[in-house]
Amino acid sequence: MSRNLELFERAQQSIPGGVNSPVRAFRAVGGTPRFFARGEGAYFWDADGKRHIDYVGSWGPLILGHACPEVVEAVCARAKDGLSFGAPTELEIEMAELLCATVPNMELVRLVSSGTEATMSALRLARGYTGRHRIIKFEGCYHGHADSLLVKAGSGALTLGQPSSGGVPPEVAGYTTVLTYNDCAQIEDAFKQYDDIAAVIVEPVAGNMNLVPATPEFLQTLRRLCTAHGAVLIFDEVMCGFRVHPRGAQGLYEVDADLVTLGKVIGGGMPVGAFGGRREIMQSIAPLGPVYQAGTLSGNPVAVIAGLVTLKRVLEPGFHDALAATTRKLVDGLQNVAAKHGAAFSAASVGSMFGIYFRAAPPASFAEVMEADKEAFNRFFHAMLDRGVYFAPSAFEAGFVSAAHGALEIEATLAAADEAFAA
Ligand code: KE4
Repeated sequence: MSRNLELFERAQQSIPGGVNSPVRAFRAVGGTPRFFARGEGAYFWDADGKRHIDYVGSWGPLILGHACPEVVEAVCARAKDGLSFGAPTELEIEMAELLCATVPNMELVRLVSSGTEATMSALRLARGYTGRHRIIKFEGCYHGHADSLLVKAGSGALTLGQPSSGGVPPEVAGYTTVLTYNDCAQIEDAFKQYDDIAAVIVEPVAGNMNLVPATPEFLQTLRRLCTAHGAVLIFDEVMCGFRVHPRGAQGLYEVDADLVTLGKVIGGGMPVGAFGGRREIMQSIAPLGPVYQAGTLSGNPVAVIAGLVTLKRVLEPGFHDALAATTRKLVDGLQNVAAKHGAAFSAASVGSMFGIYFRAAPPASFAEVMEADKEAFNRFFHAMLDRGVYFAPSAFEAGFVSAAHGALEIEATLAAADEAFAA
């Protein structure tokens, strides 16, 4: 029996579903989740010692690849001086200054330990700052698992077919209005209908219903309406930040957000999230203002050093363009191989995020994502997994390329895809 199956059966005795995050359970694609023992660069090895090329990268953080030597060395060295102090450190100032210098409109920023904490805090801040309660989100977008955001969410919630979670009181969910992504008319109507909108939160490049970039006019409309009505526009860049443009989605679209949430890449594989933006809004956060937010390990030096070393590499001149070019090679190659086999398949990329779709053209909306052939994706997923290529185990997730993926890995992936489509 495969060690993966052995471990999965054992894990289920003590962990719900055998996993610490639902999307890892392979429920959408079927089969046994792979338990990983070691990673290096673009590769990681499962419990059977089988090597895979990794296009998940821990769902985005590993933009430098697995076990990047400079990150690991920095973490080990820092750990020797203590793991956490529960008191301010100079490193946190360095990280905050780097984020404020890089992310447009980020005048003040608070570090937390996950993307969920970042978006949950940003929402509470927007509500406290405006004195209003309603938030607007978009179907298929996932912003972590805070109660107000688990309404028609994407990612694991969509993968498991339960986009609205149990356990969220109707009184709470009732303050969340869910609209259609990339639909300008609906958001116009919503601002006519509601006068209690505290915030609009959006993935400016959606990656949790698979990859679906916002249209420029959609983000421009959100900006115009939030400005006109005094609502806070929150760009949730936990996933797309530092992957779609050196200055994130605000840089890519040239649309200003009032608050930005970050995660994943800024921790480089260690637990770091952040929320920040205009000083006038951020000054409502404790201890300056009435909106409480806190965290035992927020900004701890071991996590921050991993993020700092990662970001310094990511922000080097040419890094973004080189990684975007590698990602385009993968996407173009997959489309060519699929076309050769006459498969109804398309792929797209924005920076180092990519999407693969079993439909003739990349989707521009949640409805179009849902038209894709999920069964075909599942067959492709397993055919590639058998050939040592690991895509996200869900048709509703974006994929990620790291700086450790080179021509060798792309060619090996395309060769595997050629066989997979033939099969
Ligand atoms: P975390 O709490 O998982 O660190 O971040 C939540 C989050 C917030 N915002 C966006 C745009 C996100 O993509 C995420 C987390 N993304 C998923 C992947 N689709 C995490 C993977 C998982 O849930 O295991």
